[in-house]
Amino acid sequence: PSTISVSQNSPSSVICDGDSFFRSVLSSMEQVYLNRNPTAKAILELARSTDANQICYDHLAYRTFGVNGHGIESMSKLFLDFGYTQREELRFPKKKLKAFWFSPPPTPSVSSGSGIHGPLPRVFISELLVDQMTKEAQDIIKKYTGLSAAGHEHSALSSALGCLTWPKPSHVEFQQLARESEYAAWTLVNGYTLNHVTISVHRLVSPLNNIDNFNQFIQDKGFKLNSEGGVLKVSPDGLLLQSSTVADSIPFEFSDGFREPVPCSYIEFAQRLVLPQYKDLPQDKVEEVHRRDGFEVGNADKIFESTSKDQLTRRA
Ligand code: OOG
Ligand code: NI
Repeated sequence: PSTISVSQNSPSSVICDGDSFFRSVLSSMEQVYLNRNPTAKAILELARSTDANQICYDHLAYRTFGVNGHGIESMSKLFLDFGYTQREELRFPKKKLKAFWFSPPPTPSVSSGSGIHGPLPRVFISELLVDQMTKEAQDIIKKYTGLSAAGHEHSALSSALGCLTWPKPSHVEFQQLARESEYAAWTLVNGYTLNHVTISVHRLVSPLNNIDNFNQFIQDKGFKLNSEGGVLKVSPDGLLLQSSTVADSIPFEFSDGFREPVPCSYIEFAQRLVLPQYKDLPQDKVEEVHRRDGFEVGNADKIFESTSKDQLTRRA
């Protein structure tokens, strides 16, 4: 036949195709993350083995350099193009960071897949406020973002392939940045790779759908949690509860041939409690929209420390 036929029982086939492409991109990013981070992989397998085979992701997170188009907007483009909405800004003056979070488009039907193939996660993207750094730090960051040329136009590709858009730095440059900002040093060697995925704890099966039980379970298995400000991070309204592991390290060869492990990624856990106005809803009627949404500066500030030297070298 000479006409293009559109599947009759699927009027939204075009949207579905876009959706499956988008999820393939996320899935490649996730694969890079799982291959590099044995702790995240082991914890996801553990959670899966004790659960009804469905793990929902609460959010995905990325770090960027806020300079010459390499910041938040370089990574948010993919998500905005596929239906996400930009939400509130968060500021971290002491860390010289800012962030935005993005909410996913409404999922067409109840998604029964797991992880990236389940309900679409929120996204948290932060950037270093590069112009607030010292001249020395700015010189290093601008050197590498400059060498990446149009790399920031292809941040999603870089994340999905797991390669930097700029050359590897020297060990001296890495250390110089780390002294001023561990976030900056992390971003220089990890680029746009997934910083973490977050397991939606309240969507697990009892008793692990309670974050205290979940944290205990993970620690009993020998995993170290980020203890900055206490293991459990609680928002002022008491409705957003978060915890995270300490990042794994990965061998890295600097441009001068020097080899040293550098921090890579971690995994986070979040429990969102039911909003006060929905407290009388029967348990089986509670959906994600009835729960505390968004992020919290006070929690996030401590979760950033999951890749810090203090946490990495701390004894369990
Ligand atoms: C992000 C830390 C903040 C959250 O959920 O509040 C965060 C990062 O480490 O880049 O993930
Ligand atoms: Ni997070």
